[in-house]
Amino acid sequence: MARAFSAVVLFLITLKVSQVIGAVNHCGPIVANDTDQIQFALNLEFLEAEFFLYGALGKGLDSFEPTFAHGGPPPVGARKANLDPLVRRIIEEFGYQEVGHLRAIITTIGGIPRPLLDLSPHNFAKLFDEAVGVKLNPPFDPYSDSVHYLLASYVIPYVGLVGYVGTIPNLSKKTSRSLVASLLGVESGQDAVIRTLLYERGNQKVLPYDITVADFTNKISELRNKLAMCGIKDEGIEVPLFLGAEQRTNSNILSADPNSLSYARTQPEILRIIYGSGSEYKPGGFYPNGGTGNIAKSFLRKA
Ligand SMILES: *[C@@H]1O[C@H](CO)[C@@H](O)[C@H](O)[C@H]1NC(C)=O
Ligand SMILES: CC(=O)N[C@H]1CO[C@H](CO)[C@@H](O)[C@@H]1O
Repeated sequence: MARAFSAVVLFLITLKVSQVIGAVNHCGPIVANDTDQIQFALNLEFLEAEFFLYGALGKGLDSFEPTFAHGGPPPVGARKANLDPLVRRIIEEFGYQEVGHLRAIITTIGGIPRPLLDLSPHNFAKLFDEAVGVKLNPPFDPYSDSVHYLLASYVIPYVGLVGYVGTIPNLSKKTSRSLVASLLGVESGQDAVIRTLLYERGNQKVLPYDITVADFTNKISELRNKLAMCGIKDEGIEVPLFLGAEQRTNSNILSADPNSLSYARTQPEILRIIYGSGSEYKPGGFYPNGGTGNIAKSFLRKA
């Protein structure tokens, strides 16, 4: 009960803060051509490919398709995770799927250099500390076991998914929309699998912390809403009734709006989240030097 109440309060605070800040920030789409918008997505696809391939296999994109990096540096801090056999199989498949996504984009519209990616435990630990609002002791290690890895994975495909939902209506060519719709389909499937695996463990404590799996997802979603500054577009796996499907359930295996439609995010919103800085002009987080491609670089130039 107390937990449900604090969740409601936190959601309301997040909403309030986002509305106030969101008012002065543009949450609407930006002007960019199809090529720039689709190449923007490569930033996220590179991140997912490296995190999943390393997590399952201990090696990354360069071991499979070395040309896809277009001269960009290899990621730092990624490693093989200590996964149970089922989760390992799933993550391995997701890793290969990301290689396919990269190929689809690179061969149809052309690639961009892989940005420098920080996948170190230290970087995840910082993000999780920020999400829960205290310094976790010991620091959160995404690679230590399946639950930690799944929580770390919760951070990633969902952002790609809402980005694709936001991109499709703003693409001018039919071939572009068709490509991104197909990327979206698989991305949302990955997100659903990760969320379901987490939901199964929802009330479990994430050892050694006194925080459940469900609470971690809520905290991460709240952090992303706060960083993006455009209201609630991100919800954990257990929510207060008013955020559940038809306001009839606390389970929230899929994050969606009041009509159970996917939320959409713009490229600046996504940058605010993945940089961990709340600003599309200020790189950090997974992207210490910022993203690549014209859209991300246009903000970095103005920083
Ligand atoms: C898209 O816009 C970029 C500038 O942001 C430009 O360099 C590029 O040539 C454009 N591509 C197409 C296909 O119009
Ligand atoms: C490339 C493209 O179509 N961009 C459009 C995205 O949406 C905004 C607002 O609806 C337009 O101003 C852009 O031209």
